[in-house]
Amino acid sequence: MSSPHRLTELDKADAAQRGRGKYDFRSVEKQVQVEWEQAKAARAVERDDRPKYYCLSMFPYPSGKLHMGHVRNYTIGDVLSRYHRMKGYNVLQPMGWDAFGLPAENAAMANGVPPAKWTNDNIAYMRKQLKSLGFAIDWERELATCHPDYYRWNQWLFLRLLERGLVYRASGVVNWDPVDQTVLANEQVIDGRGWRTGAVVEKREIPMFYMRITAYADELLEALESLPGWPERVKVMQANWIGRSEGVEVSFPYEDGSGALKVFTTRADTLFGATYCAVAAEHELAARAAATNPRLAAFIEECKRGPVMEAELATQDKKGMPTGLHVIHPLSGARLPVWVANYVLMGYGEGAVMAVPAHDQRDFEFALRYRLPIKCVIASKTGAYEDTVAPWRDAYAEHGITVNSSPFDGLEFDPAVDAIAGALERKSLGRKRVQYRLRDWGISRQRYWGTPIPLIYCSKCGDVPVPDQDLPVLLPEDLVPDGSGNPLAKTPSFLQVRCPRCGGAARRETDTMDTFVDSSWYYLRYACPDNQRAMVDERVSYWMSVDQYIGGIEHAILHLLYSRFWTKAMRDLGLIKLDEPFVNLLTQGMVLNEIFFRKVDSGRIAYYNPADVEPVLDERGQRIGARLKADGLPVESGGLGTMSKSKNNGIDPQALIDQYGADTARLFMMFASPPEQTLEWSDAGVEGAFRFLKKLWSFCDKFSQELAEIGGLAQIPWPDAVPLNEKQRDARREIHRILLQANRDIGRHQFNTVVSAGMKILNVLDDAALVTLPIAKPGTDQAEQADRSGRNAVYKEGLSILLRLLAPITPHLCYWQWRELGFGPDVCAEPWPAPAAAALDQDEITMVLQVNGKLRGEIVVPKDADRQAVERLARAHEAVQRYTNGQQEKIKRVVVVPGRLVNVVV
Ligand code: ANZ
Ligand code: ZN
Repeated sequence: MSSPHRLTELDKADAAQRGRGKYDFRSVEKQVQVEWEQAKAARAVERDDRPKYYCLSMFPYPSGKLHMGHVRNYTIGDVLSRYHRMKGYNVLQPMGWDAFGLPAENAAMANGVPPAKWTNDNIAYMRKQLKSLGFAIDWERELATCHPDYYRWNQWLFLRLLERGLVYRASGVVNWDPVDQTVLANEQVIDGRGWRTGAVVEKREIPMFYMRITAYADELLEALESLPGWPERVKVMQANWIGRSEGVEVSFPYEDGSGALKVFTTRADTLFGATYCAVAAEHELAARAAATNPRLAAFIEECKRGPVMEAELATQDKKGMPTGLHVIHPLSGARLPVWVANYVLMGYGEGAVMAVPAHDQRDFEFALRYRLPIKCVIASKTGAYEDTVAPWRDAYAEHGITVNSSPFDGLEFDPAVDAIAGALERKSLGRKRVQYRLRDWGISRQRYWGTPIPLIYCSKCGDVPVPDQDLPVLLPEDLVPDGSGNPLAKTPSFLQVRCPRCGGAARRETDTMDTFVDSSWYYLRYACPDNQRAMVDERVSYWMSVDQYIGGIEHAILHLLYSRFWTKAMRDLGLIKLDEPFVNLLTQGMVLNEIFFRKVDSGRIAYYNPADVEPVLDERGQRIGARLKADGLPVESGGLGTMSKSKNNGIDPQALIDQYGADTARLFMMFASPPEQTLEWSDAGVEGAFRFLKKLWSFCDKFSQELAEIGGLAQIPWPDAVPLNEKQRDARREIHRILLQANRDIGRHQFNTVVSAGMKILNVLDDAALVTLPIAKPGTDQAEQADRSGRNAVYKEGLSILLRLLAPITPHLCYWQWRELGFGPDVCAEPWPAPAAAALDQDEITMVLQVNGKLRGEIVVPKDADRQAVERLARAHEAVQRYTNGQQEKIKRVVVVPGRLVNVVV
């Protein structure tokens, strides 16, 4: 990392000069950042005199430059970090780079630059951008997953897991591009074709390494309950992904006695409604039948080329073909045909189903299409369900009472399943079983830019793990992929190696690890990034768990699940003492912007960046359309959408920072909406944020100048020590009330209302009426002096609150003005402001007003008002007037609960 540039005294004086008067955010922010860097202000050190707070934002992929989503994510993290620091926590806010992955290879192919160089250049640029935003990051802990210091521990842990059987090898299916002779990632397959060659992609089975995450399925599911600080919907997504199903495994013996077809069902109560069985195209039974049936073989091929994603499978047309084989129903003895069906997944359950068209929608559609029998075996509990096909439009999928299932008729769901499972078990044709949707995690990638899998293949010794002392297996950094397969496999200096056991010639594994491996434990390494001898050390126990994790909802499933699994696996290896990595999770909302487009020739759509578009206004200034600045011709609006390259509606944060500064960018982000909600980009919002900061700046500046005349802030007492006039007392109370509310809001992450609290406080202070008499001059009388010192006291306290309240959000300005006003050297190290009871002490109280027990409003009454006075005020309230049409005699009774509420009964 680059060494910080040191400020000379002269620089400082010069910058101070420039900081006066106009809000010159450029020099202010730059100087403040240099000071923070020199003071190592964000350095985190393990210490026991304070509670720790580990605030983690998901680390970025170094794609080239920051986008608005990053800026939002990291601003939220920084606000939380700075706020907790002021609350007395020992804060760690680290940053790093998720630096392996496909885009670097694509860029390398496009530009002929090795992925390492491209990645490192991007990191350098993005680091500079992050620094220019003033985030209180401990840069000494920075890590990049493509550095050997980091990925060696991927390799090391891989070997430990391999020893324990938590990593194993099995064959897996990949997308194969027959022209480029290479494996494609899912996102490189577009409509079934290779993204570069356009060739129809084939499925291939190759050996791969898997992590046995399914061994933790139960714990991963159950422990979700120990995470109250996670959004409910993320937990639901995780639970669905794990997909625990209680069901029954049923065997249908083959007619020819050659064994049995196993299926998994969650509806054993419908067993007697099974009218056929269906297997996945990849099922071995399908292959067996296809051997003598070319039409079936062709159909199977077609299925295999079909979609791989489960969601697409669910919506595609249900198609199938009979195998010609039959099975025997395990309890009724009926003979059922076996079909191959495209809606049966190989990867779930047994890759085969018993089909119950009457009670399963997919089977129902399939049976209608191929005219297979439909047999009703569940009646609704009201008994109104008919045993005929004709009126049915859909399967009846509810739980009900068994019918047509002798001797199991008349049973509800649970007893039916128990009885049928028991009968199957006695015949050894079935048993209860829990099934998970979760699959083991395939981590092999046939790619270059990733962590090399530390294995060596020797013709004499077989698979030989790389010995620990030979780690890391270094990834060569100078290769340029050309799209035709993994360059590692063509690099003899990497490929050829001596066998660690026999010393003979051997070959390295050339697959690399899924980049989700890298992100599964980076948060641990931030605690001890410099440890050359161990993956983790006792500093991990100090910092973990992460107190607040912040990132995008797109990582709600895989990244979080893998990280949770990894944590538990490391715990079971005795490396850490930790069950869950992230205590609290905040998923920030997307950043949206308007989409502008034109339909151009042949129906293609061209998108235009909002920066290149201007509104068309009518004579009253209402927007009636938009046009492209370049040609003045209209463009259409597609409404709001997530900022994205494909819609060309992104705004480059760098332009925002250059034009308005980091504090404005941060303030806008925090003010525009609460962190979990979407944020709509708005030029007017940015300008509003900037205007507010200019106003705050000049307010502070003016007061600074006054202070200079009277000998500085120290000359001004705090408000408790001077008499305040009524206006001043009101203003002070108002400020403390706003603070009280802001403190509640920041605890709930409602930073937008914290910003508006800051705006309100400035308005209160800016009220000229705080001094009722003309500004004091030497020789004026005592009353004037007192009036003015009261105002100054309110200013002093008000600004000390305001600058601390906004310090986490707009730290540069607050830091600068705090010192300039003479409060102290570093606002960011000051304690968080607390409302003073004395200031809040009020002469009036607010009571709830009810009419007939329903909330209808509030009334403000003097603190010492008696019952009659409260009743009088309530009767006069406009809501009561409305309910009685102004006729007091309609009021039957008025109940007063002193200090709390009044209920008017009419
Ligand atoms: C018979 C049946 C009757 C079913 C009925 C449902 C309703 P969950 O809850 O998600 O675990 N199934 C089993 N394996 C399958 C596979 N490989 N591909 C597609 N579908 C499969 O779903 C379990 C149900 O999904 C099972 O219960 C099975 O259909 C189907 F009225 O069996 B059921
Ligand atoms: Zn050997």
